[in-house]
This record gives sequence, structure tokens and C-alpha cells, in this order.
Amino acid sequence: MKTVFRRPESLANVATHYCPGCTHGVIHRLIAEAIDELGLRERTVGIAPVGCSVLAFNYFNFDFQEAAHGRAPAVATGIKRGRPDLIVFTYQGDGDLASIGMAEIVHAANRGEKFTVVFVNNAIYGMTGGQMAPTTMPGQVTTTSPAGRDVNLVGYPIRMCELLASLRTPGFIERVAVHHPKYIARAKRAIKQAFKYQAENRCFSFVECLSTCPTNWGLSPLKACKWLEENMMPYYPVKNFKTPEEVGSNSQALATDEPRRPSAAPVREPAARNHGEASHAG
Ligand SMILES: Cc1ncc(C[n+]2csc(CCOP(=O)(O)OP(=O)(O)O)c2C)c(N)n1
Ligand code: SF4
Repeated sequence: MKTVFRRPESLANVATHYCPGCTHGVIHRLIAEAIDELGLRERTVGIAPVGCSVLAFNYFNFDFQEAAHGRAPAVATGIKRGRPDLIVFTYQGDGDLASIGMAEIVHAANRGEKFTVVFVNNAIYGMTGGQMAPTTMPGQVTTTSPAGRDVNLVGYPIRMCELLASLRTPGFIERVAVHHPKYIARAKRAIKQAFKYQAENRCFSFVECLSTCPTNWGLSPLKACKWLEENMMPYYPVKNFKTPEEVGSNSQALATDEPRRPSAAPVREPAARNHGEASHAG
């Protein structure tokens, strides 16, 4: 009999702790399928965040390292630079990546670290009981915004793909959604492409997955998918923002206009510094 559906080898055969209808599980499966299809399982290392996916290391059949809240990109940088032969990815929620870990992700992307980021945007802090996240929608009720997110008070939701795509450094940046099969197929392609770029030692790669949190949104799994489609998708468009081949409009302009060195500023050659010039220190 022909097998039409099976568990990817990279996905552990265990029950997860995720709530019914949570799309963390869909994203786990897509990562596992991509790693299997690219034949990377033996050299993959995931970095787990703090958040609902803090136990992600239990759900995959490859190595994992836990990171402190928001620091996954710093941990991934260390592992990838020390062992460039490994395939390293971080798995981070929006609280982890866009709030406490904002500095880590921006600087890792700006340095062009050659690891992959899977960013799970469910517009809320899931694990801690549904507080407002940097990605919470305007007017969205959370436990810390009971009257709805007031953008005059706390600003607008942060669009991470748009923000990171504005950096000059080449990279692969795409936003996808995982609440419906028609979007899941595209999400799989983007995640696989991100790992492919890494396997080819090309660039930093980042895939944002619009995801549901039925529990903290206070909706049934089905209604949560509808809410995502109607409320998140208009604000967070699913599309490719950047590939290493065409580095993005902002980056393009800088690449042609920006002088390699500001001509008016005195700059000493590194060589001169290394050859006994008098030090002004002290
Ligand atoms: C240094 C630190 N600050 C705060 C917390 C509390 N905390 C744990 S998870 C979390 C938010 C996680 O939300 P998100 O990253 O969106 O992931 P989700 O749970 O929604 O998947 C916070 C604030 C912590 N564990 N450590
Ligand atoms: S609290 Fe939300 S994000 Fe966390 S497992 Fe439950 S549904 Fe998923």
C-alpha cells in the first residue's frame, strides 16, 4: 500500500503541550519536513526561546539549545560562528523576538549572521497569560490592554519583516501564514528556502509565521483562524520582502549612493594603528 502521510523523521513521536488549535504545531511540522527534505537532520541545531515554545527541544529529533528570553539570536551567532558546518535556527515568539530580544535580532540581521530565524507572530504573549505584545493589533483586547491597544499610548504594532528588510545587509526575509492549507503550502516553501540559503552559506534568513493563540484570544480554534485572516493579514501582508539576489529598495539605494568612507572624516588606516603610533590614551 502506498504511504500518503507520515511523520517526518525530524519530528519526535510525542504529544506536545500546545493548546488545541494552536498553530505552533503546524510550524514545527513544516520545519521538520524542510530539514528532512534537505537532508540536514544530522547537523541541525535549534535554539529554543522563552514562551510557549520553550519546550520545543522535546519535539524534534535533532540537537537543541535553550536560550534566555530574547537571546536566541546571540546564542545562534555563537554556535554558527564556532561551527559554520552546522545548520542553526532560532524559533521565537513575538514577545521573545520583538520585545525583550529586539536588539539581538536587529543586530544579528545587520551583521548578516548565516543562521535561520523562524518567527512566530501570534500578536500576544501566550505563555504568560495573554499580555500585549509589540505585535498586538490596534484595539486588540489583552490582559494588559483591557480597553484594547491604544496606539496613542503605546504606539503601533511593529512589523518585523519590514523593519529588518530596511537594513542594507543582504538576506532572505518572508512573511507567511499557517492558519489555512492554501497558506501553509507557501509557508513550507519559504521555510525550506530559508534553510536552503543557509545550507548554501548565503545569508541571514528570516521567516515570520502569522500564527493563532485561540486560548488567549478567547476564541475557538476555527474562529481564531478567521480572526487572523480578517485582522492580522491586512496589517501584516504575507509576501517576500527580500532575497539575497535583490537586496531590497532601501538597501539598493545605499549600495549605489553611499560612499565607502565619509570623505570629510579623518580616518586612520588600521595598519598605521598597528605599527607603533603614539597612543593618546590616558
Ligand atoms: C527575562 C524574562 N522576562 C520575562 C519573562 C516572562 N515571560 C515568559 S514567556 C514571555 C512572553 C512570551 O511570549 P511570546 O514570545 O510571544 O511567545 P508565545 O508564548 O506567545 O508563544 C514572557 C514575558 C521571562 N521568562 N524572562
Ligand atoms: S497559550 Fe496560545 S500560543 Fe501558547 S500553546 Fe496555547 S494557544 Fe498556543
